[in-house]
Amino acid sequence: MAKNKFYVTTPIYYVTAKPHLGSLYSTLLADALARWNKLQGKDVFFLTGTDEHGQKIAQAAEKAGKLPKDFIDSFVPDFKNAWQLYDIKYDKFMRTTDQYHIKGAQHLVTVLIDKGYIYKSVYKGWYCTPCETFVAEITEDPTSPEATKGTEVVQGPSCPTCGRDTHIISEESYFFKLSAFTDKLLAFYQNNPDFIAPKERTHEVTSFVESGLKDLSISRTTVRWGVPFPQDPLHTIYVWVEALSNYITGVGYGQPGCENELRKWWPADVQVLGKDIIRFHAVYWPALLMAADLPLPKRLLVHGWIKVDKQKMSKSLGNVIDPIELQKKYGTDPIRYYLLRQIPINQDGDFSIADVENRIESDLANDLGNLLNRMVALAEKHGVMHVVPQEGMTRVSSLCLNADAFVLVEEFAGHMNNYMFHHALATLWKFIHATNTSFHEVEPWKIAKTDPQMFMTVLSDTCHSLYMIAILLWPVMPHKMEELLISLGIRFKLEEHAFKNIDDLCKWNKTFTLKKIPTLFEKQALAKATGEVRHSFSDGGPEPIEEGQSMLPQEEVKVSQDNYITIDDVMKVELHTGTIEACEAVEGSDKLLKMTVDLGSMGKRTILAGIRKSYEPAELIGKRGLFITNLKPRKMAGMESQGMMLVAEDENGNSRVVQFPELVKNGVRLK
Ligand code: ME8
Repeated sequence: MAKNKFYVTTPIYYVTAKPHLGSLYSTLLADALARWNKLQGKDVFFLTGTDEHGQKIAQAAEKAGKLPKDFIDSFVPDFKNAWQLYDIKYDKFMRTTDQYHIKGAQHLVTVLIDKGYIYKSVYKGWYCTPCETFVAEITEDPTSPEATKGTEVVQGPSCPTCGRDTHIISEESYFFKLSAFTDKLLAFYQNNPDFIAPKERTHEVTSFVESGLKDLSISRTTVRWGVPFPQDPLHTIYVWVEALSNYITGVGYGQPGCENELRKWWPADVQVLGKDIIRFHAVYWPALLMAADLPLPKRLLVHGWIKVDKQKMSKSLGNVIDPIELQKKYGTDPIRYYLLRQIPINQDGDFSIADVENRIESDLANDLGNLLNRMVALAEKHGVMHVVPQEGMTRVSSLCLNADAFVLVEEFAGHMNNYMFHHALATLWKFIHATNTSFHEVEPWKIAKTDPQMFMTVLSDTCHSLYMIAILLWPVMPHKMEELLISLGIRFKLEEHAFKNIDDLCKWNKTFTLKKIPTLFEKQALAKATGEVRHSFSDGGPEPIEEGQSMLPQEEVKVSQDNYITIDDVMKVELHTGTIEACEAVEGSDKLLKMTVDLGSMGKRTILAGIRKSYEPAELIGKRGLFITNLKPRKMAGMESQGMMLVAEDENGNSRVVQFPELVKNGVRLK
């Protein structure tokens, strides 16, 4: 039986510069989706590439004193290298200057001409070159005295996408009868409510279409760096129409002999794009396909915008994040994990180095890496290499963990199939916490000699959990998860490990052959990365944790003997876990935020913190932090603060909330 197919695309990126964090993000989402579908046994095709024509490219090349093609050729390897560095396994890299694409794009326009959807007229109006967008038509002559003052052109509307200035163009142009598709598009959105994910974004698209569609200018006479318009080479095809067609030319459209390829892959199952280009993909693209009698993509996955320190990334602000540098400092998989875990796909997200480091330390090194290290080292210490399931041996904790596993796979798959990677990973981490608890609960280092069967059971539970975790996390961190599996004696092969039934992952009947591997996630890398010694955690490794010994990170600070405090001093400070339930800015203060904190059995408290410059109130809601609860209440800006939240400054001087894992309930005192 033929395998189910899955075709995923990314936007094709303008090659006026090297790839940046935003292009990495879109491409990474597509890669994770491609891998997730491969894991489900599907036949996958993943298309990405570069958008190489148009005025924007021509102008950038001219500025650099190069011919457009030479200019583009100098950047394309940067994209390919970046994707390779990030383990992005596309099936085809489309370049719109490739001949097959040029022919395919021309074929599409020819079909539209033949079907009577194209006519010639004159476009007069405002154009945004950075977005290659016709912004607004003007009816009077743009060179007339009303439109100009002497030689100075009147200020046009700013571009609705990027906010930059637009300029007037006035030229003969071919038009596509977009207006004929208003009702068809509206009916399509209504009949296919899942066309746009997340659904919330559908509204802005339908309102735009409802407001009435104008015919679309689809050729330029003044732009020579483009694909010649069929039957009229004085015109070039409008770069967006040509670029959109890449999604079909990439799978054989307009190429004789490639009909089966096209039939196999098109329509795309998911097209990934940023919210900035939703109109092109959700309005123009479906209308062009309808006009050409081609099926429409099944889903558009529209993600939010990544900002840096709450601002748009831009060269002038000097806050552009270079994905290559990031990879050099933190490695491929940690950044893949960070981007998918930290940035909610349905919203804009803020990139911060502090968060990257926090995720690596807390989620990857402590929660996951240490669990593997401890288990393998403990087994080795007691001479266990082969971990075999213990027949007839049950412990409550095993049963609970296995029950959690069933819940996990269902929830995880649900979130992944809804493209909610951040929720999928949060769910998976709950299970990692549960596995940690189940492992430590019986203090296996104590029972290794006295109760070898129980010891083997604990190892077996942990191995099975780690096996599941590694398979489910493979789409996100392929390389590290393959290493983890090697430590369990398994060489990952897609054909073998793709699941027919995801529940099979919860059948805990495997035998594992343990092998020590280098530490999965290096915390030392952080110290090197930031050029300073940060938290250094007790590695946990083979050393058993003695009763009463804290599992909390120990900061490696050199304290002079005069500065020592006694344990009594420490015990004076009452530190509790709590979740911020509500948060708002304090009127009249540019520093203070007022929070309502749920401290579990201790009730709720109002706590003020001077961190307004570092956080929007909404960002703090839901965060679990640490609070000093026996600090004498203090009045600030006329309000009483009933405690203090722990924060630490990052290297840019921003306050970051010290966060606590969900494993421990609210209101638990730290000792
Ligand atoms: O628009 N956050 O190319 P482009 C998240 N060639 N995603 C971002 C981002 C950010 N800060 N910045 C960019 C084009 N992106 C056209 C596309 S498709 C037929 C033609 C991502 O190089 C996001 O996916 O400007 C956005 O849609 C895309 O890069 C724009 O890339």
